[in-house]
Amino acid sequence: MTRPTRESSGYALLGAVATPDDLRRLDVSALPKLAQEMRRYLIETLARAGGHFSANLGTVELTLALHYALNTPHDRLIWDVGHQAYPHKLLTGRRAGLEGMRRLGGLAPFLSRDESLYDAFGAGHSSTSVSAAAGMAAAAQLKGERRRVVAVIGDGGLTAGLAFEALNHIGALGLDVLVVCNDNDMSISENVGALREHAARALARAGFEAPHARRPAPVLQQVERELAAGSLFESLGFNYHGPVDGHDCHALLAALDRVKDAKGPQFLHVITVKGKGFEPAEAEPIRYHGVTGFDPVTGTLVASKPGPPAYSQVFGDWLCAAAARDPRIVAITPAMREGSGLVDFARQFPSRYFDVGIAEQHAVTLAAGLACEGLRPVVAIYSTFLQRGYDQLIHDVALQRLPVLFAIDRGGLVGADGATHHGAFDLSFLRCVPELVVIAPSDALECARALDTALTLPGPCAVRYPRGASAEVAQVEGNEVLAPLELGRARVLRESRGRRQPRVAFLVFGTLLDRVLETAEILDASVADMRFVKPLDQDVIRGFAANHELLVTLEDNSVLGGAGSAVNEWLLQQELSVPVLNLGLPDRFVAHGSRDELLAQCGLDSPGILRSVQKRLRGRSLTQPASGRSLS
Ligand SMILES: Cc1ncc(C[n+]2csc(CCOP(=O)(O)OP(=O)(O)O)c2C)c(N)n1
Repeated sequence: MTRPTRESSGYALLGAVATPDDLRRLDVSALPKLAQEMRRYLIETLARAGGHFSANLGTVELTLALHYALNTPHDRLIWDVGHQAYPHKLLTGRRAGLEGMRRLGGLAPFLSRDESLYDAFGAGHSSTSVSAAAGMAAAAQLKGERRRVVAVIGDGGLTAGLAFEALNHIGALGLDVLVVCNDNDMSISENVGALREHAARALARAGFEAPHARRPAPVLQQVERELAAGSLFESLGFNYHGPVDGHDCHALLAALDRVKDAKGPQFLHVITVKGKGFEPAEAEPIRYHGVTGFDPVTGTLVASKPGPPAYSQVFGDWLCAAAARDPRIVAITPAMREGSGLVDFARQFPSRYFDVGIAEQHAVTLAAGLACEGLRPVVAIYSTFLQRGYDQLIHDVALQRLPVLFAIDRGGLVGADGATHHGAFDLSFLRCVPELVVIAPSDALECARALDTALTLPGPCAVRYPRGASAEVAQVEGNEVLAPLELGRARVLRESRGRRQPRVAFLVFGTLLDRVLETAEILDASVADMRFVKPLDQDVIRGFAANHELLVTLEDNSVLGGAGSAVNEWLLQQELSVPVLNLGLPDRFVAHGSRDELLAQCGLDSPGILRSVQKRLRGRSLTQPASGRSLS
């Protein structure tokens, strides 16, 4: 279901383009006008609806030119990430759905093969496009099919090892793949890395201060020679073409005509401006990377509602205070300075701050190296992106018992960014790693205590917290150091008074605690904030098992293999027989919507939790408490 648009008039060309075939029937002279309409449509719609913004203003002409020059969907057009693919959605029959995108039941936030034939490859995580293109080009070769395969990747996306693995392979096989690099000199924040420096220097030698500047053609040729001569891409077996002005439809079409049927690996370097055509976004592309809404005339962003600070802010404040006390603390981000709450740290401790680019594997092993030398590295990372650094976490950090702190943001459902971004699996994939302590704090204050605790440990520790704000708790003052948590100790917040039979106990891992307290009153249930997923508080579990008829575990993580599973395993090992209800995320990919809507959909809001418990109490004969009884 998509919401109806409140589209203003003046979209004569865009209104007539329902598919890329319609686009290809237009005269080439109409494209700049169509680009204008698309840009205006994006501004009007996203001002109301929010979403990824500045990257999309930068890809309008490039998208037009690609669909115009290629025969999509027969030719495979693979966008990296997909946060810049809104213009592509506009041209592929999804214009009316843009307003409801990212909302429950609306269009997908990124790219989805289920949504459109034109989405050749699903995405959301960065730097996959070149590998996918390699696979599609190799398949075409094997099947004897004639089709073009084009990957569009940003200069930020190109900082990932994955992209280079693919370039290296394509070059070796000599596959017919066109890689279009959408170079706006930005990732979410400023792009980083030696390659970026190289491009900037080459452009500067040719007389330009920034790649954003518009250049006349002869100078572009000079830059092309500079960048091509001995360039990395040439040495990887690609023909380098460019740079091309990515806002000039005619220049783009001319370049695409030259390269689209060329044999072997081709690399087309396109220079774009993030935020193009909307002055506030051009001036501040970082602030306008993702927006919740803004004034389409002035650009004034919708102010966020007052309330408790977001967990990322709680973490960032904690980190600055901890770093001021302890010079061994260094922080690492894989290209997520803003989202991970590291802006202040980067400003206050520039020499102790490492933005490694979109390079999660490197981020984790870099931390391991720093820890070997006596520093206390903090890897600030989204749960879903840590998936990329899993072997490094096991092999480089945990196996060597190195004291790296993983500050894992976006644990659990994240809301509008959807299935690619939900941190649904971290508790499952972390708790099986030896030597690793795993803490899932239940509120902001507990989170700060958990982080303090991590610094007292001799080995690695993961502290995971969700997107958004904590429930209201007393604020931590400035540099105040909180008492660290006792390792593996839960806190019992409520004990059943035995008013209702059978007796129920909640074992809660993480921030869903606030959704349980009311339910616990209704059920007269006991409640423990478990805090530690590993090591578990065995005393609390044993005690609850002894005098309750049902244990309910609750977590904002996949129920498969998660914290509840840890409780089940332990009970079995102890041969304690007590009915357990495991509540958590289902064994399916959860789509997008608001976090509250999705939690309700998964039965993890207060009414849902109550319903599940009542159903279980009705449906099953519950055994006596497990005190001293074994399974045999
Ligand atoms: C593996 C992974 N890490 C981080 C992100 C978050 N992310 C989304 S877009 C983006 C910037 C990508 O930069 P670039 O490809 O140059 O695109 P631009 O926004 O500059 O157009 C990042 C870091 C992601 N989607 N995937």
